[in-house]
Amino acid sequence: MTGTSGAAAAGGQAARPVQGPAGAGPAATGGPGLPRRLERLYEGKAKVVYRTSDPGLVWIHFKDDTTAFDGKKRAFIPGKGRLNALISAHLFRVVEDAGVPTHFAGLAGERDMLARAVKIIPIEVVVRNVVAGSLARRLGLPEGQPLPEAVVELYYKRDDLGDPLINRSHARVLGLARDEELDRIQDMALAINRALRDFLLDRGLVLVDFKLEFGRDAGGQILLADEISPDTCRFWDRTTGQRLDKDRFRQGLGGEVEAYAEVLRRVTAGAGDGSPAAGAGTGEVRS
Ligand code: AIR
Ligand code: ASP
Repeated sequence: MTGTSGAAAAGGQAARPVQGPAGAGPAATGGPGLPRRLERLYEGKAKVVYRTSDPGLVWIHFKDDTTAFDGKKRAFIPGKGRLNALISAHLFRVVEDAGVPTHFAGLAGERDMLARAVKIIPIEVVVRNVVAGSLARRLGLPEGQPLPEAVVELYYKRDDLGDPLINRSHARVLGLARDEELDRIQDMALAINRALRDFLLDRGLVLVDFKLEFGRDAGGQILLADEISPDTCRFWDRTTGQRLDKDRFRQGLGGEVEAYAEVLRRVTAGAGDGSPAAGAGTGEVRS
C-alpha cells in the first residue's frame, strides 16, 4: 500500500496555518511568508517529507513514482505528483469545511504541500461505499454492488507484513491507539466520507472507497494526514463507471495521467460541471 506521510516529530510548538481559514481563498503558492524547506526527514514510495524553518510545519513533496502490490509493481508517471498534490489540497479543504481537522496548511508550489507536523498513527483506515478490490475478494461480493452502510476497516501499516487487516483489539494490543482515539478516528472517517461522497457525486464521481491516515500533533490532537488523491481513493465516473484512479495502474489499463487530470478538473469545477450527466441519474454505477 502507499500511504507515506509526514511522519515527522512535532517540534514542540503549536503549528501555525500558512493560509487563512479553510476555503478562504487560494493556498499559498510560494514567495515571502513561506517557511524554508530544510533537510529530508523521511522518504516513502510516493512522497518525501522535509523539515522546515517552522517547527510546527513539514514540507511534503509529491513524487511521480507509483507502486502497487507492496512495491512489487513500479513505474514513473510524469505529472502524477503534481496532480495528486493539487487534488489533495482541494479535497483537504472540503474536509476542513465539514469541520474535520486536517494537517493541510497550504500549497508551496504545484507539487509541494505544507502540513502541520504530526506523528503518523500506523493504521490505514479504509472506508467503503461500494464493493471493490480486496473487499470483493475477501467476502466474495460482486464488484460494483453498493453497500447498505459505509464499511470501515483498519489495516496495520507495516509494509513488511503486507499491511494486514486488523480489528480494534489488535490495535489496542499493538499499542497503536487508545480506545478514545479509535472512536474519534472512526467518527472522523465517517464524517470525511459523507463530505467527500456528496462533493464528488455532485461532480459526476462515485467515491467507491478510500484509505486515510491520521496523526497526532504536538498537543495530542488527531488530524487527518497523508493525502486524498486517486492514489488513495477509488473514483468511478458516475455515468460510465470508468475508473479514474490508481486501479488504471494496478490493472495495467493505462491512461493514468489523463484520468487524474480529469479528477482534478472535476474537483475544481463547480457542482454539476463534472460531467454531462452530473446532477442527473441515480448514482448507480456500472462496472
Ligand atoms: N489503499 C489502500 N492501501 C493503499 C491505498 N491506496 C486504498 C485503495 C482503495 C482502498 O484503499 O486505493 O481506494 C481499498 O483498497 P483495497 O485494495 O483494500 O480494496
Ligand atoms: N499496494 C499499494 C497500492 O496499491 C502500493 C504499494 O504497496 O506499493 O496502493
